[in-house]
Amino acid sequence: MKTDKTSEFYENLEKKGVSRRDFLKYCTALTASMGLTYSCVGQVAEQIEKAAAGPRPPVIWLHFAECTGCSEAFLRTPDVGAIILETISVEYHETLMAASGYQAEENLHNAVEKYKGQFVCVVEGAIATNYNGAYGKVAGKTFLEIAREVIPKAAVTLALGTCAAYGGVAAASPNPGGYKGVGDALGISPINLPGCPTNPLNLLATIVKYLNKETIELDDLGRPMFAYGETVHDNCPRLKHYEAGNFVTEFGSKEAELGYCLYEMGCKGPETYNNCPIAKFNDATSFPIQAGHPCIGCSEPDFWDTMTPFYKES
Ligand code: FSX
Ligand code: SF4
Ligand code: F3S
Repeated sequence: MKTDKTSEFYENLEKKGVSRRDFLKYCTALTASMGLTYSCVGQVAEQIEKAAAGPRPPVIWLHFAECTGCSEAFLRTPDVGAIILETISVEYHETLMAASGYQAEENLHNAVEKYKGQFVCVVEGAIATNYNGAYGKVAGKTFLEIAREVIPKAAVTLALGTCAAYGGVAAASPNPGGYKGVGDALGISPINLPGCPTNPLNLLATIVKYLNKETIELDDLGRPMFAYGETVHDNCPRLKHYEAGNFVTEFGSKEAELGYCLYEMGCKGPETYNNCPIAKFNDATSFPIQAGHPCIGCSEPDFWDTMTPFYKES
């Protein structure tokens, strides 16, 4: 149903350079990334309209030990970023806000108190746990202190990126700081959206499902099944060159659409659960394997330790 709020949503998107046509294009990509068929595009568009028409949930976005690549991934996909920013209200985000220093600290404190029990906490980055968390601080407070202060007051926590979900690069061996993902560091069960970086479409789909109060089915690693239910290999465009137990590696066949399977170059697609071949990155342009690079397993726990050496068959 079209309401004033819906019109306002489209007007705001237009102002950000996203036409209705663009919006539908992203709905198509989003529908595929949610594992739905093309016939559901209209339904998905309506779900986003509905989510955008409701009260926008306040979001407090924390940064710990990470590279900000996950924020970058959605900000550098401007249209998806615009849609996300039209469905949520970002109250605190260190990369996006103008405030700094004491003012930034005050903003965080005020936002947490004002929206206690209601806000969505998005966390990027791992949390140091050894030596009382001394390996990672913001404004004199350890990541651990900040996380313990803010996260229990959230309505829901999204661990964005492999670092926040499972520790990522900061937790790679020998991990002197005792870095952990948010769940392990705090003993809680956030919704984990791993990936280095996370695909912005998976973030958008999770937000839309949450706003529409849909049940988000998670696997035993806390990942939404709609995005992480199958391996990269299951949907790989090079899979047709994988034949009954043998990875065909001869190059130059006329049939090859994208070239041959990269398994012998170390591809970890068969062990990695993510929807990259369907969702793709950069406005659904490409993903590592399409660009000729083997999957390094970036959305799996401890991938720096378990998936290395990256260029060697496992
Ligand atoms: Fe880690 Fe994300 Fe890799 Fe970077 O938030 S998952 S290093 S892309 O930025 O945390
Ligand atoms: Fe599987 Fe990787 Fe080969 Fe694709 S390139 S078929 S994901 S092993
Ligand atoms: Fe990461 Fe592999 Fe996808 S490296 S981006 S999970 S193809």
